[in-house]
Amino acid sequence: MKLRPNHLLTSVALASLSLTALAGQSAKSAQGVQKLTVTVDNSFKPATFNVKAGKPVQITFDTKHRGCAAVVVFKELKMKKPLKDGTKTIVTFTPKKAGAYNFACGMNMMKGKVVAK
Ligand SMILES: [Cu+2]
Repeated sequence: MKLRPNHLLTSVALASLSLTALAGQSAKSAQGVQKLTVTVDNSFKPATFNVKAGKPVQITFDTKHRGCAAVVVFKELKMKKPLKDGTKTIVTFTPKKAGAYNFACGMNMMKGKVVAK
């Protein structure tokens, strides 16, 4: 049996691991959009979604009764969209970092969030 330098093996293993991680990420974004639907009926239903970070997200707000949510505000994304009864409003973004991306009505009463992992 040959004697192998362990430190060399370790760095080769680490290098191939990071290559795999990179390949995985680009494959995921090429797969397309994570599509979510929120029904707005005096509240957001469902109010919590789990998604993968780094992959685009498309949320359809299907508004029945917007109640006080004349707009939906995405605080972290500094984004605001008007909601209207009987219409669908589409919001797209890419959660670049893991964490919670909150959305709420203008007064922050009706709340929901997209959790990226
Ligand atoms: Cu409100």
